[in-house]
Amino acid sequence: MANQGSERRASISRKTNETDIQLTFGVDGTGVSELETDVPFLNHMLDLFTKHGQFDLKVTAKGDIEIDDHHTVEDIGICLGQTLREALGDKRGIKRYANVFIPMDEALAQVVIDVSNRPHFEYRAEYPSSQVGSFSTEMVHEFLWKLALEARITLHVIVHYGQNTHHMIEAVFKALGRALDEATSIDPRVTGVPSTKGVL
Ligand SMILES: [Mn+2]
Repeated sequence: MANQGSERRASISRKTNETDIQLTFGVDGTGVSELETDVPFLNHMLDLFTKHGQFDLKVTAKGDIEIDDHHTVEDIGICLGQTLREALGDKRGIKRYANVFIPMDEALAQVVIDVSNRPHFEYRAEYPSSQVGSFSTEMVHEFLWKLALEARITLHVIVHYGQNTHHMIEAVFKALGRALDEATSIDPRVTGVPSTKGVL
């Protein structure tokens, strides 16, 4: 893993018996993603996340999807979390908190973030369907939980309502992008790190 200079950007190469992943994440990007994974629905969600967060994201992932997409989705969450943490460095000048609601037609999702250096994940979501295409909706929990854990952020995700599972998950990933963008944005009034402890 390498934080690339003064830019808030980091890369990781992670290989296990289950997956082989190269991922680069930039906090201050242009909203453009390059995604090569064998999980099309996750590609769709990461594309939205990147666009709405104005990040840069490049992912190349090979995984044991002959079993199922579990390891690939989980491990991309791990890699994204680790690069996010690395890219933010000492978190100097960031807003730290964000609370974002995003509608997607009939669905409403809320994502609340504290870039706290304390991993915590709360998730309230009940989907009408357990699958979107070949994607298991239970993997949304796995992905977000590993992201929060490895990024060491406090992440609360609430899907208030909705009828279409695709819409509901899409609203979550858009809200995640917007909330993470706001929480990591630099507030010029903040000197040092935004914590009375003096460190995050
Ligand atoms: Mn869609």
